[in-house]
Amino acid sequence: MSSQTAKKNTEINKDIIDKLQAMADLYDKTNDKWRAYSYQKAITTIRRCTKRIDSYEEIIKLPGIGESLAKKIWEIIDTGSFEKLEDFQSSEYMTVINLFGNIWGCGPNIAKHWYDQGFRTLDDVRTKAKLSQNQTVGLKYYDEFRERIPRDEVAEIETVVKEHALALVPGLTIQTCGSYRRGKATCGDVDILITHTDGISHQGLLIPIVDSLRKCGFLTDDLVLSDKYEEDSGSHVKYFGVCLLPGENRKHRRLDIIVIPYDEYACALLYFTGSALFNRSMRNLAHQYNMYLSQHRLNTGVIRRNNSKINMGTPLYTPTEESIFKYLNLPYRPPEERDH
Ligand code: DCP
Ligand code: MG
Ligand code: MN
Repeated sequence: MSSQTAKKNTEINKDIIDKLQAMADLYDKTNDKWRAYSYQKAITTIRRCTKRIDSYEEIIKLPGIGESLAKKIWEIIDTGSFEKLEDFQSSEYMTVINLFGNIWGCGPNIAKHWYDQGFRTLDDVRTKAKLSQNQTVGLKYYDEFRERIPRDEVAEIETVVKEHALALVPGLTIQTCGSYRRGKATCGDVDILITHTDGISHQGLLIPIVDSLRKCGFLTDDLVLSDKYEEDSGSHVKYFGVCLLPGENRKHRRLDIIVIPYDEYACALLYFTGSALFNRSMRNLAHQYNMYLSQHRLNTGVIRRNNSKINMGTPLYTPTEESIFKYLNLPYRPPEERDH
């Protein structure tokens, strides 16, 4: 998992990886989870190859790559193209699923359902579909949400949130995570994590922050306000919404605010920094050590039977991200090197 080799190998077999990734993304969008997963696994395997793959025999020997996928990979190497991907990409079905799937709040199943009802355009959806509150907001800002946010503007948004939060409680720890913390030049949204080192002052803070940001007109629409966390405890509370900086020619931007207790800070920071793919490999690694890694904590001594946890184990002391890497016997990786 050394990032240096990972980078080099991505270059060597880049054309193959790019086409497989495009296919995995399409399977994700159509909720074909099993196929998406086997493509993703193949990508991880190929990324680890230290040389250019140039024979079918090499591919079939790679762990976890079966005959059918091996043939497709060979097609990419041999012909430079991938017919199934091209057909899929240019199909009306995929074009429409993509169009609908890019509406915030519309998952693959709803996209498919709308397609089956005969809807083909955003106008069809706007006029004929039964829309949730989130999908209505998603449609309203369809084009704006598709645009990436320059990092300077993410910093401006962070400044506004900081001002309002710190006016309520001085001394809060406020950290923008996601693609911004990974150093990306542009971001899909703004992910802000808030906590307090005293372990108490974060409590009951989310709603006052949101109210304060709403009152000044910074927040324009709400998507999700949840003070109960889905996973295993109610310790994380979150707000997903839409913000608009003051001034001319501004765009509506997606903003996520998550408020958490300080003892979960390192695990939450790691999780919300991502990437999602990186998180998945960290969780898989934890699994191999009979540990369990979540956005809340890292547990050790977990007992699993048939993939369900029959003993949750005990939480480890994780004061920093570095400590989590250490428990997993990994050299520390800075956020900029966590894309995979
Ligand atoms: N995350 C995850 N699994 C998901 C969704 C999110 O592990 N299914 C974690 C990792 C992400 C972080 O949450 O990095 C923030 O989620 P975003 O969807 O905002 O993703 P990014 O900030 O990484 O990218 P973008 O620039 O598209 O916002
Ligand atoms: Mg983000
Ligand atoms: Mn986000």
